Amino acid sequence: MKGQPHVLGIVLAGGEGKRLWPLTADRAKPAVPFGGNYRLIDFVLSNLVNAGLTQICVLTQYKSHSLDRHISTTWRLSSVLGQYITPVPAQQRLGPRWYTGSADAIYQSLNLVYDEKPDYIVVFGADHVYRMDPSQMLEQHIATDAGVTVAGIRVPRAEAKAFGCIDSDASGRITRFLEKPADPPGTPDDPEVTFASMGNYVFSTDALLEALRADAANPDSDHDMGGDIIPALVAAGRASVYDFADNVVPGETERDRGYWRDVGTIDAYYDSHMDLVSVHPVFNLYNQAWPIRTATPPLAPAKFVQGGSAQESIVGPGTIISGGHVGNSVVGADVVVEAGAQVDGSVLLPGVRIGKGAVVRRAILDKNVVVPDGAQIGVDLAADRERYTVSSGGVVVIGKGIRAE
Ligand code: ADQ
Repeated sequence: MKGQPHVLGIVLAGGEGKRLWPLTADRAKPAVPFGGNYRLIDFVLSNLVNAGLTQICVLTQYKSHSLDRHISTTWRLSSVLGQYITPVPAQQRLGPRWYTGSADAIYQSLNLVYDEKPDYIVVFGADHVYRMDPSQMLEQHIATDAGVTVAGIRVPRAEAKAFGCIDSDASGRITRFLEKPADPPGTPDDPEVTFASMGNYVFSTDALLEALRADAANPDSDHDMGGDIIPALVAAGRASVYDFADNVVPGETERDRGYWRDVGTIDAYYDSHMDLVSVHPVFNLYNQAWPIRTATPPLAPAKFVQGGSAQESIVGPGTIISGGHVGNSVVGADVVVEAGAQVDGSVLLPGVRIGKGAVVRRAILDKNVVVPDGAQIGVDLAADRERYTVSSGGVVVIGKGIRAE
């Protein structure tokens, strides 16, 4: 191919995120706040934009209001130069119906492909915390004759039931793809490790169009990318794997190289926040060579007064720690922690208020939660279970705007 290939990005952002309840009570999973400043979708969009993609459609569906607003206010590119990141809501083209699955979401939005006429289409999920340079995967795809290239990562076999599982030959061609099998296979090198799909794909446009059209005509299909489209291309011998272990991102350290988390459950969401606050974090938000982009509100810097302190913690702008103590925690923007309060091992989303003498342990407090003076969260889990959500790992979650007792 002569010159630069024309690449269209499609981000699948319609996921409901039921297992992240109550954080997804009134927002789509990709809009869930993460890491003090960000929303989940900022990770995939940063990866695509840092790699030079300038035409990206974000397919939304479920409770998409805050997601649409975030994309339009944070991620607007210069449309004058033909560059855009745009949310595309469901029910646009083929009549007033919701998408039945992720493949149907793309099928119903094919006008975007007809308009742009790209050579390649990069289809990425929106639910993961990671750094990746997708241009390296694109280069590999272009160098092979595959119709689709699937990004793969090695995960513990015990965790692989939630993923598509890949077998490939020495040339990288996928020989078998099992979507969320009950008993995931190991790899030839290690029976306790599974090669899993990251839900990120690069398609040659013709291969995607052909597969989507065949899928749309199949009454037995669930119209799912991982469940239907990828297995069909594997059966046709047209799928290859890209090994995420080969991806090199500028500025990454040995420690955070290869970091990728599917934060699909409360415990996974909590654990990956704890990954951020260790002294040598396994995921380094401070790598400016490959920035995770977002828009921060116009707030003053964080302030610590009256002996207030924070250790092994991230603290967002606008936050005031006034005589309270925060440890091992991720504290978002515009939070107040008052005198004598103790916050430990917790994730506080923007706007949270912690009253005098309150205790908060191993908890996730959604936006604008108020913990009154002297209240205790995460101290007596039996009592917390009666009022709030408590995860199987014992993390207490209090939904948006609730006044705790
Ligand atoms: P899951 O994440 O379970 O598995 P899915 O729920 O379809 O699959 O979500 C994939 C992406 O599509 C997410 O970003 C989600 O937000 C989005 N999405 C889901 N339904 C959508 C819809 N109707 N409209 C628009 N977007 C939608 C997938 C693959 C597995 C792989 C894992 C990796 O199927 O093979 O291992 O991702 O996490």
